[in-house]
Amino acid sequence: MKKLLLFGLITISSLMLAQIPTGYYDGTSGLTGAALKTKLSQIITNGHSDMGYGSGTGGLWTAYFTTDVDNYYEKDGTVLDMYSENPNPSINGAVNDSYEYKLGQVSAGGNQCGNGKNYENSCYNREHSLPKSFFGGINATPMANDAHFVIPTDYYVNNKRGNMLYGETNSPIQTFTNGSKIGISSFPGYSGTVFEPIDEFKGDLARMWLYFVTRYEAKLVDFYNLNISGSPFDGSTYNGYQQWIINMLLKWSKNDPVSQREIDRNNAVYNFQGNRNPFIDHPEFIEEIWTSTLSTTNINNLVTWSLYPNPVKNKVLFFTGKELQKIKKIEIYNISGKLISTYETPFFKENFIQLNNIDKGVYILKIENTSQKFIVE
Ligand SMILES: [Ca+2]
Ligand SMILES: [Ca+2]
Ligand SMILES: [Ca+2]
Repeated sequence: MKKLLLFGLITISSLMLAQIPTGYYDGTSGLTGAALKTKLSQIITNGHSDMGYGSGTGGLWTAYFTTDVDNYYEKDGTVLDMYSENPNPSINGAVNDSYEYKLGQVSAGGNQCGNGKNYENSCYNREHSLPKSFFGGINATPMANDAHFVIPTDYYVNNKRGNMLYGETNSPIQTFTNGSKIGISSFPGYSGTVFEPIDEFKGDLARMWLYFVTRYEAKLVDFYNLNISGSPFDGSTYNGYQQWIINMLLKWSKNDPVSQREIDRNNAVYNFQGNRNPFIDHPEFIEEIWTSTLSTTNINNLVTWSLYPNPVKNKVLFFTGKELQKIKKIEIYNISGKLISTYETPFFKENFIQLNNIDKGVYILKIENTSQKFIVE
């Protein structure tokens, strides 16, 4: 009986650790847009302890023993490396990955780097899925040490990726063993060289990136002002990233929904550093923030458009783009996410809209699932 009771207690406590703490998201109901994002930023900043980067042991090296273990594919307790894991079912139990890494230092029988080699399968290291150069480098804490987006990956693939943005490419220059690739971006809005992860992990990485611009919302303008070539940020606190990146992250997140692996990872990181990724707990927050106003989203069928001048002069806002006449509706929101005005079929005859009764300030203009910040002077 005593044993049973003890077993029961252990089961209950591990269940509690594996769930969203009661009240964690209190204060978010009814919020959308920037207001929701800012509230989440407060929630996930509170309780976040910087556990350090680690040197040999400690910090992120320690986190990975609970956050990134393969209990899902080979289920062999090796490192779950998103740059080398091949999720296709193995035949007759045969390992289908080109290689696997054991957790821990070499001296303890693990495959932690160390000095990596110029090919895959030499060791795993720590990859800032959002490259650290864009937020100030390895000494910029707590970002550099944040297990929510700093992940264990193959040294060589990590090195080849460098500080490329994640993206999609139709013309790979290099393809790695699990199908991750490097090439010129084919995603509308960007033409630089990108790193495309495999479909299995696109949603995981998208939710990590969305976590970043939420947790570090208060620092985004500073990151933008670092003026790093290729920076993903747009200088706004609300959107965080350039619009093409938001479009892509929303698409990835939708096409690769939250998996058990991500739920477990979120719980493990929470136990490690004390804060959560809200977009794993509540994936609906993503659209409530970045496309809060839309009844339907059609991420794969974007109308391309841009507005000018910005800041707006004389309350007239001009547009350029492909097939503008197909745009059915424009909505303008203030920075708190409140709808200010709506224009139906605005470009039936003209390529501009007249802004009436609008105060000076920053606004967000939305067309379908795309948006652009603009300033009225
Ligand atoms: Ca594996
Ligand atoms: Ca595998
Ligand atoms: Ca996934």
